[in-house]
Amino acid sequence: MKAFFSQHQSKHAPELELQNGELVPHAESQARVDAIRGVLKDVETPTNFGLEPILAVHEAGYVDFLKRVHRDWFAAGRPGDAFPYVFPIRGRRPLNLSRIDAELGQYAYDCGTPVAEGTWDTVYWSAQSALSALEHVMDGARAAFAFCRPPGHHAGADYMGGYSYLNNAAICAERALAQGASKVAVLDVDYHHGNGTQDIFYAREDVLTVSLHADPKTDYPFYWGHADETGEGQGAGFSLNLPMPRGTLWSEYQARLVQAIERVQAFSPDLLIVPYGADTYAGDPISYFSIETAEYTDMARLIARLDLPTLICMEGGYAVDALGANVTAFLDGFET
Ligand code: SP5
Ligand code: ZN
Repeated sequence: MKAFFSQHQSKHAPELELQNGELVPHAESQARVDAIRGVLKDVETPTNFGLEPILAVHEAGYVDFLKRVHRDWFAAGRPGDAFPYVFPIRGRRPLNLSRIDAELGQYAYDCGTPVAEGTWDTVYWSAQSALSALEHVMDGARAAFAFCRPPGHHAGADYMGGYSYLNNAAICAERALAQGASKVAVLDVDYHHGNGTQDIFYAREDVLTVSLHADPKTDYPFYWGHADETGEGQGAGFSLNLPMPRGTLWSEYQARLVQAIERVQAFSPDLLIVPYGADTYAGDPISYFSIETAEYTDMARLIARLDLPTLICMEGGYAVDALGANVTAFLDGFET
């Protein structure tokens, strides 16, 4: 299967993240890039589609912030990566503050998503990789792999979080609709809930979001992904959340995936987008499902049986030693 990736996507190298009260080396590392890049055989450099498809999803003020915040941080005499540390609690009136810390808090929801010097270039080209893979699928390919990095599914229209800055899957869903698709389904199989994607399309009936993930009662991102979140307004019934307990095995996951697939089938989309995280892997250092490498092929085969044009976007997966094999196993399921 064709993959898309730009060298610019190596520029983002955040040093640290706050995890369980400690500043630790950032999990979304350059070693991940090398592990995945190392197993891809047919890789193309993305086409530059510009800012327009990004701005169709993300608020202009947020995009501008992403572009300049590291420079502003540096200009303010701060060391290292731009980090938020104070956040407006829900219900506060909107304030247009220019103090860098206020801006960072306004546009972030966690302390795991610092903006580094190369972040903008990387997230821009990551989105272009996704758009290029989408174009390949819209041109008739059965499936394509957008090697997005950093991930995207936690980013909302105007916020970053969960190592995500631009929501690649959402940008592609919106783009596909603009190019003539009438319905798009997003089937998110990362370990964590795809909260950004869900938020972006929560009131929409033309994009179905389905997410299989660790129960947010015990796992990040906590405030989204509960089973009773089903959409609102016109979008009521067009969000489906299937949380599962820590320790979930493939045999148990499979039953939920069948349920997810049946919902996608009933929706009858023109395009399927699959945010894929290899962090459901048994050996993942920050996640707690028990899926084995070979089982990713079974997972992908089940999804492939939907027989829809499919765009796969890379999301999480932090067990670097197994990451290449896990990505290969998943992509293989679409070839056979
Ligand atoms: C795209 C993606 O996978 N984002 C994940 C962001 C998760 N960030 C916080 C994870 C906290 C995990 N804490 C477990 C620590 C184990 N020592
Ligand atoms: Zn994840």
